[in-house]
Amino acid sequence: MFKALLWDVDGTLAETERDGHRVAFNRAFEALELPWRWDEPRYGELLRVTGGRERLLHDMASRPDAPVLPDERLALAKRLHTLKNRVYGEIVASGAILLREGVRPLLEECGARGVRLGIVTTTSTANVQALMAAHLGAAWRQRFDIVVCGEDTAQKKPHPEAYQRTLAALRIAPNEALAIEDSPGGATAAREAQVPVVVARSAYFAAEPIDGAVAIGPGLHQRAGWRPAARGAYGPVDLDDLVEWHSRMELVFGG
Ligand code: XBP
Ligand code: MG
Repeated sequence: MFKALLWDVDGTLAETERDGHRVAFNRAFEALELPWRWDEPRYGELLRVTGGRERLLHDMASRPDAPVLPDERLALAKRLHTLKNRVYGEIVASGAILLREGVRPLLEECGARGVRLGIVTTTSTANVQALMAAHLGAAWRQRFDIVVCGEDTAQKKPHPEAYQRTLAALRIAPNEALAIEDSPGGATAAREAQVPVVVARSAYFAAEPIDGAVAIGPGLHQRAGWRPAARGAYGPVDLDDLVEWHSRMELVFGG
């Protein structure tokens, strides 16, 4: 049995992107009186760039009305990102973004059965804090043995650094962990760190090809639709399903 379950945040713990980060980016543009807006399809394209500030810089590169000088561009990206995270914190604190169905029971099962928990994300610490406090309460951090966020690594996912750091902190081998991710970039990060990964697809990556997961399916809320098949046809994915997928290590290609 694996020793630690490592959770991605955006798309995995909660569907934060479309109604959370995206809306908050747009409010930040508005606050600085910029005409820029990211609609849902455009934001889906931009999600290929991990990290909010990096996403802003990538988008500015194709905007004729963005600052020309690199320093000015970076300063604007930083300002927008700070504003965006503030708005995102408010959205999340209002309870508008729920944990994905199936997440909470799995967290509780891990706690009851002594499986350590980790958060491995490229999002900012403040965003993780806001989301987790809103759903698990002010003492949420005590449930997790390790939390690695965007500021903690030099390179964001799909680079494996966040996972490598987590393994070192927990003093476990890659195959003693299991990652849960929703995106191609997240799955690549886990795989490149040799950590077996289960992919619970999210709204923005519902049909995206994702290779090399030990299991891939539509979400933890249901056993139907997973490859390899879960232990039963009904109910949510549970810890024993994960244990079995992890022990089989059957890589699903072209999921
Ligand atoms: C997702 C990301 C993040 C968020 C925005 O990370 O790439 O950049 O979209 O958050 P993960 P920030 O799925 O690994 O949690 O603005 O704080 O970067
Ligand atoms: Mg994700």
